[in-house]
Amino acid sequence: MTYLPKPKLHHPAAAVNALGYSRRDYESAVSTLCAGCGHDAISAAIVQACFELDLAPHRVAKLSGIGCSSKTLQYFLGAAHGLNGLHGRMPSALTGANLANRDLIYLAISGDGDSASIGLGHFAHIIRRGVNMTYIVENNGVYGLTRGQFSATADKGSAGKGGAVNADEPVDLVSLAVLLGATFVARGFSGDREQLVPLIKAAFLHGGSAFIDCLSPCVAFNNQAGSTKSFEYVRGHDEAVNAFDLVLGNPETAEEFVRDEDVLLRMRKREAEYDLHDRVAAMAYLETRRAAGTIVTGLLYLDPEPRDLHAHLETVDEPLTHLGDAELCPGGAALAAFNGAYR
Ligand SMILES: Cc1ncc(C[n+]2csc(CCOP(=O)(O)OP(=O)(O)O)c2C)c(N)n1
Ligand code: SF4
Ligand SMILES: [Mg+2]
Repeated sequence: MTYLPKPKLHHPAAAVNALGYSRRDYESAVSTLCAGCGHDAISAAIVQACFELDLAPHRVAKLSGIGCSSKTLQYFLGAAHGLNGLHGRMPSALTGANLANRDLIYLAISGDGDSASIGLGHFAHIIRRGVNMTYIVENNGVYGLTRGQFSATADKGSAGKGGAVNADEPVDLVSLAVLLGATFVARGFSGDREQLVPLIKAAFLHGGSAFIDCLSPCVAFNNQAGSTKSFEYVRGHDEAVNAFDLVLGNPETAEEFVRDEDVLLRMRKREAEYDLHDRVAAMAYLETRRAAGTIVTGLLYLDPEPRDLHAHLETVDEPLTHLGDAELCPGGAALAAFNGAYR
């Protein structure tokens, strides 16, 4: 893939974080996406979140499929591990990598075509297995890279650029993620960075399957009147149920705090009745608001005590990649005893 490198020079007065890195250290090549594409705003939010969390870029493994959204791996965290997989098949590669090395921080980047159309089966299984990761779908309702065909998240009745109206029911990835057992589920909007950055930071710190559906308008093929994924439409129909700041460490626990393992989220509820720990109520609320034409955003479901794939499989604490031959291959006698247990 061709790309334009960014100059390595920093402005001497650029702010640095606790690791001594500036925001530039979390960036990578110059984006070649269309000017104004929502996906670039998500890359910028990822850079900001990693900078604010003092994450060492080489501790992150970023994986994606195929699409304009998946291409964005080139534009942030240049020093991270990275893999552009096959269209819709990234979850299998990420599951394998996570099993082999549980010590890295996993970031999955995908598109609505990648995850809800061709990759729906792969998406379902990585979520239901509880892989510890942050999975972001950059959702524009179309296959941007192949010039704007409706994807499986396109709303029924939404009009395409050429005037065609989508007749199919949409796949709502947020409801699906809650149903399949994701322990952190959120929806954001690339046009609302103030909401998105804390969502990404909290997802990184969550110890289970964290999913963020991020509405991300395609300015080339799905930003016209009649589209339900345009900047104007999303701004006009976005209803945030909450907003929060992240509080690390252990401050006095107050009423408005929500705990996610060792992380405290200082919540500001906007929808008084919304209980983000109640899975069934969350699903009912999402469905009711969707039927009313509202795009619900914010942190929508949180299990504060998540169990991940490694807990389910009872794997050893040490990453498998750190083990030597003796531990990985205990010998013929141990294998015979193991097989014997199944006779
Ligand atoms: C197996 C396979 N089928 C089809 C394609 C063609 N293709 C490339 S990207 C894409 C859709 C991308 O859509 P989405 O995931 O929504 O990403 P966007 O470009 O909208 O960000 C398709 C169908 C492919 N690369 N591989
Ligand atoms: S085609 Fe659409 S999704 Fe792709 S870069 Fe352009 S605006 Fe973004
Ligand atoms: Mg898309």
